Formats: sequence, structure tokens, C-alpha cells
Amino acid sequence: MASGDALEKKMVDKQSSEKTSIHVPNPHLEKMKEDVLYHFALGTGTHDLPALFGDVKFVCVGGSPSRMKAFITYIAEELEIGSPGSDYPNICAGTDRYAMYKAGPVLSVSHGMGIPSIAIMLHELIKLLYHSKCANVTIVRIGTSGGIGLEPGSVVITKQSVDAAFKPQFEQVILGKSVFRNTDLDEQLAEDLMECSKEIDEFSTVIGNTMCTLDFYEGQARLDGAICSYTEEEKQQYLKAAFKAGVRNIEMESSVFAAMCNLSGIKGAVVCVTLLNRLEGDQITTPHDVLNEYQKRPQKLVGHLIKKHLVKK
Ligand code: R2B
Ligand code: URA
Repeated sequence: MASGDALEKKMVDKQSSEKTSIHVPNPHLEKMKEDVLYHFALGTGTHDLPALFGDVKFVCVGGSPSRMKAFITYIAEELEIGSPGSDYPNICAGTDRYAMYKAGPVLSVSHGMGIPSIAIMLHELIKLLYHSKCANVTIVRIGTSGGIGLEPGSVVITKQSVDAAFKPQFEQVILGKSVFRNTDLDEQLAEDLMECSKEIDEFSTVIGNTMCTLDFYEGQARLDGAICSYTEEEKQQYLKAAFKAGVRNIEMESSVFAAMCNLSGIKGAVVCVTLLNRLEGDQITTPHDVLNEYQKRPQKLVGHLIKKHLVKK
């Protein structure tokens, strides 16, 4: 794991001088002698978490382990951490649930697909940051999505994550009862990312609402799943209503991500590239090399943001 110490000496953290700690709204935690972060294969009794992670300032999360490894390699090169061609080992090598990579003050973690998968990862990530005594942490989800009314390859920075009825809320069922949580994302961070996109000036970026669904097929009004009970017209009507409600893209993790960032007092952003325009089709037929280039766009945007915040003396 690359140490952030040398880098920290070289770099100035331009984030707020006020210290914002991680909040864990769970009174039971402090009574536990040890906390096992089971899906990370890490724990307070087995690892010196403050020594390993205490310097983390930026966490980037995304669906696939290989994309998150590519991101850490990219950001390490951008920040000139380690030698070119360095390999970044998977910190969670003791499990195959999630993969985690670190380069200086940047942590990169995979979260799999869908709300349950990212939620489990975020519970353990937030506790890891808390146990590590991290402060002033920013988390960004970088990912892929289906666009609505946008040129494929456009990037959407989420303003609010909305549910399938376009409501800005995340429903968590607790002890059998529905609890609705706020899904606003940090406005200033979204603006900062938009500014980064203007500075990079390589692809189109918008700030808009993101619809978070429980399914890729029927949940996103696709006609090409194994099961479908609606017409092309009904699909078009629904997607156009989503557009009218401010929705610019559809993915599957942003609502719980936003809700958990809000509850733990962590600044969060969601930056997703659109792989297709859903008003024009359902299947992703774009060639792989083009898709690969699209997937690098959120990485570039977030890399630019991180570089701007961690400036060399
Ligand atoms: C975007 O892409 C995945 C589905 O293909 C899902 O994780 C998401 O949010
Ligand atoms: N990810 C989604 O969730 N939907 C899409 O259409 C593309 C990527």
C-alpha cells in the first residue's frame, strides 16, 4: 500500500480548515470491544486502521474491481505518487466481495451492482473511516448509466437521486417499517465538478437528477429483458415523464449512496457517464473501445478535482 506521508508533506490540503469528522449515528458501536468489517476482511482488532487509513481524504467508489484498480493507477500517476508502473495490491485480498486500493490520500473501492451491494460496502467504509479517525473526507461514486435525452458519452453529475416515481427519497425498511431518507447531494461539490469539466473541456457534462432503480430491465423501462409487460409507447411516455421531472440518467446505487453520505456527514457526489440514450434504445451496442473511453470520463473529472484540492507546493 502506498504511504500518504511523503505526499502529505509535499501537498497542501486546500479543503476547509475546519475539521469535519465522520459521524456514525449508531450508539451501539462504542460499546463494542472490536469491530469486524467482515466484507472487507479488515477489523479494529486485527488491523491498525488509523495507521493504514488515517490520511485518507478522497474515496472513489465504483461498481467493478478492475475499474477501481485502473482508477488508483491513474490517480497515482496524476498525483505523481510512487514510481510509474507501480502495482497497487488489493487491500481486501482476504475476501472477494469488494476490492480496495490506496495511493496516498486516495482510496478506491468497488461496490458491485445495486443498492444492497453498495449499502453493505458503505456501512463498512464509513466505519473504517471513523475508526481510522479520518477528517474532511469526500466520497465520489464514479459509474455508468443510461442517459435520457443526452448524447451517449455525456457525463451527469447528480443533483438529487430520485426513485422510480421521481421522488427525491430513499426508502429503507427498518424493523418492518418504511423510513424515507434524504437523497440530496452536496451542491458545492457538484458545482466544483462542473467547473472541472469546463477546465478539461473534452466531453459534455450536465448537472441533473439521477433515477436510481432496483433493476436494470423492467425497473429501467427496458423492452429487452426476459420479462416485459408494457408497450414501446408506455416506455417512451415513462422516460419522457422522467426527463420532465429533471432526470438525466438512470443507474442503480445513487439513492442509498446519497442517503448514507448525508447521515454520516460526508461530502458526496455521483458522477456517471451515459452509455446510451434510452429514448433511442435499450441494448448497449457501442464498441468496447468506445465504451472504455466513455468509462474513463468520470475518472478524469474526479482526478482533476482531486488534483486541484491536493496541490504541490
Ligand atoms: C450502472 O451500471 C450497472 C448496471 O449495468 C449498475 O451497477 C449501475 O448503477
Ligand atoms: N447502467 C444502468 O444502470 N443502466 C444503463 O442503461 C446503463 C448502465
